[in-house]
Amino acid sequence: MYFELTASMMCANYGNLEKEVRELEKGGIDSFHIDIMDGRYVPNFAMSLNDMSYIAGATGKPLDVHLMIEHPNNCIELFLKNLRKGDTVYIHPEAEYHPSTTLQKIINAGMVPGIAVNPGTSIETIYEMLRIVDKVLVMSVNPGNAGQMYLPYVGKKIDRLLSMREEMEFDIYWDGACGADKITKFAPKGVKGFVLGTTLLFGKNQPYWETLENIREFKF
Ligand code: S6P
Ligand code: MG
Repeated sequence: MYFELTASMMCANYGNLEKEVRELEKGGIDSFHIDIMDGRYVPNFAMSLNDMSYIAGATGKPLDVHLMIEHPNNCIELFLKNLRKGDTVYIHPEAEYHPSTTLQKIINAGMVPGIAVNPGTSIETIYEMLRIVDKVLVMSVNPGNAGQMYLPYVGKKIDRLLSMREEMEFDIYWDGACGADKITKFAPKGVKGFVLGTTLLFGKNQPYWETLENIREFKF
């Protein structure tokens, strides 16, 4: 079964980021997930512009940029000019006065537009944006940190979003506490990709290629 795997780089070893990128590429990772935080929209500072630019220069694989910042419209050009066409940029709609304006900037720059949906955000409040974006990143933990517990009520929202895909034409991605059980349950239902952090990929006593190979061999 085909599904995309993206590595949450805030969980990587910053002692040797180049090696991390190389090892993940060797394991066949599909893209690099970059969690940008501003300490206001979320109570943390994970990665920033320089980290993103460094990884963009270190790999030919696509970047998956998750902006957890207030009013991204004010500074989105800084990110867009350091990305390649085809990279994905997610914004959080509730962090912006006019999210559709920001999404249009992402589209005009040749990037793939996405929205990240918090556990407590209902589909009704983002409904129109589903027509604009190509990707919906469903947060199954509250944004801000890695290593949190899965919030089970998010599963129902994913099921509803899956049933809306044909009319609205977007793909669904999973972000937060992604374990084997989540992939084996939700990939067959149609979730297209999964962000891998501390739950499955990082901080294990196993090379990335082996972990990624095991995931590709999950039984469905
Ligand atoms: C959270 C962030 C995520 C995490 C990822 C970590 O704010 O958007 O991308 O980095 O969820 O994965 P895990 O398995 O440690 O929860
Ligand atoms: Mg993320």
